[in-house]
Amino acid sequence: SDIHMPEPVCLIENTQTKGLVVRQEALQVLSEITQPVVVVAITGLYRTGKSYLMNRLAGERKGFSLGSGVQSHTKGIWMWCVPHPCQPGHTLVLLDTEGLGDVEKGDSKNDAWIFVLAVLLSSTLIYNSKGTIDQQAMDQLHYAMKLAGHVKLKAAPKASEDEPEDSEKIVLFLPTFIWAVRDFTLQLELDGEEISEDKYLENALKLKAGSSPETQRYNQPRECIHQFFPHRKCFVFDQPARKGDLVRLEELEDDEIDPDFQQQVEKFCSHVWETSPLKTIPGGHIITGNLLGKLAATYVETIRSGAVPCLESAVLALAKIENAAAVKEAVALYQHLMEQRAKLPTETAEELLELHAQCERETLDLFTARAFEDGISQFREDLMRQVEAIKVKFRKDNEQASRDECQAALKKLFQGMKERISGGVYIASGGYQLFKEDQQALVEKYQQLPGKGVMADAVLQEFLQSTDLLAKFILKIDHFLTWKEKEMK
Ligand SMILES: Nc1nc2c(ncn2[C@@H]2O[C@H](COP(=O)(O)OP(=O)(O)O)[C@@H](O)[C@H]2O)c(=O)[nH]1
Ligand SMILES: [Mg+2]
Repeated sequence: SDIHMPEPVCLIENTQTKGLVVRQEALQVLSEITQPVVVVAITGLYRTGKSYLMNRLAGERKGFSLGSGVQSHTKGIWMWCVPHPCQPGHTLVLLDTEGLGDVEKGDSKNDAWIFVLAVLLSSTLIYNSKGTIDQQAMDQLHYAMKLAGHVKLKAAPKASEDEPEDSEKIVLFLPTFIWAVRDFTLQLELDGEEISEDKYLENALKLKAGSSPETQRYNQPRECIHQFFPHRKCFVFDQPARKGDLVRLEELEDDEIDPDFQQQVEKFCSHVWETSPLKTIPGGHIITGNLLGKLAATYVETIRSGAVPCLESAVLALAKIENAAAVKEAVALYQHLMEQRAKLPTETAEELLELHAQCERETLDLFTARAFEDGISQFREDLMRQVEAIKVKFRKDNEQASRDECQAALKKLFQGMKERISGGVYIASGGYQLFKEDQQALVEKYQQLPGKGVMADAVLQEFLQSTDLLAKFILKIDHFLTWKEKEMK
């Protein structure tokens, strides 16, 4: 069912004293989201209108707090999950970053890690800047990306030279990139000709020829952006209102907001809603809200431990958690199916085995659908071991049920003979013959009874053995009485 989250919560807190911390309340919210997620994150300097734009992406005017609201006092990543406006059955997760000052001069390296986390967790990344796409904005982004550049795909070194560089493959899992330019002050023109926003961005990203230090300094951030974000879009926005109204932007009526800005926001939102991809990770798994939470926790743990986040390790860690959960779920399913379908005692042992095979198949299907490929065989073995143990238990229960059934049946059938024994009916010449006939009749009746199960023969043999002594006794008396009769004649 669709998520209802009245307001954003802090997902990852960034404090001076405790460093990066994942908030449990946020993980709780995510753990309940079983839908696939589209994750849109925004980053950039503070007070550039990021939170306002994210609220618009949520389809709201208020939510993430603007300016100096509560949110801005808690640095880190804030999260708001809303039903996806265009894709039913999907959840749109909006991540707003808070407190990114001038990263390069920032006193905390964690500020840059917040940027890295936004990159790693999102499927669309919005970089927000004010005015124009200038060198300063470019350098800001580059500095954070240099850190992101340390992020690895694989923990182990490359197996061979032919294997593509990490960075080439890692790009497949990096978000699509949107540059949002706010309070855009220029004309979209190049050499006197009108150009598109995307063209404007590409032009700003164009490399200069040559190798002078200045050229290198100019090219470096651009090369970096080219490499990491091959899918790029640009949107420019006018100033949304008159200067004095900007502080109370949330409160403004539609007709007080610049119509061009309105149009630009609508165009931007439509684009993000319609084109932002689902979040995926190596191995092609679809990320649900639940998995996104675990991914965030894994990355933050890695960074806290002083290591550099590694996509493959994160996926492995995730796989471990998920596969263990998949085993547990599958075992419960097997138990449930067997309990529901097995009517003990079954007529034959094969019947139970067939039922087992059928339930095992459904169990494995569930496991395979849920589990991650990474390290799956070990978990599958564990699952099979547990299923086998339950199967053994069912076999034993089946035997016991059959035993109970057969013993009860024999007790009932034996009732008549028991009365004849107490009545001394068999204590006679020819008594043994009578006893044997009664016993034969009992056996025949027993064998016709349905639903005795797998222990029918064994229990009958046990029964016959238990009457063996009695039979011998009756035979002896019979002989004696017959001999006595002859004697009397
Ligand atoms: N000039 C200008 N101000 C904006 C824009 N969008 C929002 N604001 C105002 O700028 C202030 C900071 O906005 P906010 O969204 O909190 O920026 P953030 O710090 O980047 O999240 C608030 O007073 C907003 O009303 C915009 O496009 N241009
Ligand atoms: Mg903000």
